[in-house]
Amino acid sequence: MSSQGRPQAPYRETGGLDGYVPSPRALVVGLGGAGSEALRDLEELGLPSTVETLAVNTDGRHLQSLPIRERILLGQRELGGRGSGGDRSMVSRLAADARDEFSGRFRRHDLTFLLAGLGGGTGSALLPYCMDLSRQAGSLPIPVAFLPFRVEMETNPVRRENTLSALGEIERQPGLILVLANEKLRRFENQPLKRILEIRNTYVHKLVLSLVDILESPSEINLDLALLRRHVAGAGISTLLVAEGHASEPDRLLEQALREGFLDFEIRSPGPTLLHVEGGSNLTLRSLNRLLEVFRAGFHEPREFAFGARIREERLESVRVTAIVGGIGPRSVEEALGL
Ligand SMILES: Nc1nc2c(ncn2[C@@H]2O[C@H](COP(=O)(O)OP(=O)(O)OP(=O)(O)O)[C@@H](O)[C@H]2O)c(=O)[nH]1
Ligand SMILES: [Mg+2]
Repeated sequence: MSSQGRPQAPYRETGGLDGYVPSPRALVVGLGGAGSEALRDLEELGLPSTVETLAVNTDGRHLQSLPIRERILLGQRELGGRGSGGDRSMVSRLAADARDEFSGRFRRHDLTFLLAGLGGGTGSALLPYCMDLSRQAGSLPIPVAFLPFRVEMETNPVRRENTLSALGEIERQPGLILVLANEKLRRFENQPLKRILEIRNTYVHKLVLSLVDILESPSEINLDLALLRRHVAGAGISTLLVAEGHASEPDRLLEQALREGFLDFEIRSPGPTLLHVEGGSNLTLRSLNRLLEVFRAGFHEPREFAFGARIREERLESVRVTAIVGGIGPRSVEEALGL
């Protein structure tokens, strides 16, 4: 393959390590009803064979209805498999009893995505708890929290309290965090609810896949798990943004990355940022440089700015940009939900 017009790696790795370096292993966990349903959608959309899945709930019937092989029913004796009915502290106690079972599973993976809808008892209790356990087990936790619709927050004090407590605990554990506000899905409000949740889950699928893909397949200019871990350790709260489009339109890509996320975060000040660009065989160094400049400016010129790049021949003119943006400030829930 010609290297003309292709970004050159600044270094070459030496040694024939191929085959000895295992790919990072990822686990995607659905917690509670909403988290498990999101997990089911992700599986239906397709996950690489290297990614394992696990659903956890206090609701046995819901768990049974899912085509997920690995499942944990929490508190069968105490709750009779009927869900927690919003009782977050009860679920926290049950989770503490199941600590070893969780830790054993997290330990086998390098990354653990944790999906949950906040507001109920199960997901709201398990999300911060599993983040902590996963980190202790040596697996990088990536919580994906869905905020309830505004009307739920306004009319249901238990949901509100569960959401606020869980978010507080999540944000006290800095790292890579994804918060998706359901309220932002209102722009699709003429579509059926099920379809709207699928739109959101398709976006989550894209985020999970792009991160796993970056870490699993070597790039021309590499961005690997070690770099990600180092970034996460020093960047406060980070979030993940993805955009896909034409290589010659970096401004549109930036705008898409910032808008498309139903993310409840603002980039307030420049923080350490990792950027990965996957382009096609026609990606020129000029386009790559331009992309990097536009994204750097869009993220307020962070001093620490590392990037990786990969060529996938079949992409031709299209690129996918994945950004892990650090130093971001969580917006208040009220702001995110427009309360
Ligand atoms: N069912 C469902 N709820 C969602 C979804 N996305 C967000 N939610 C919200 O998730 C919140 C929590 O609901 P559940 O997941 O059913 O609650 P749970 O974690 O199972 O907790 P308990 O049922 O109280 O034990 C609610 O406020 C929903 O609005 C989704 O895709 N499906
Ligand atoms: Mg439930």
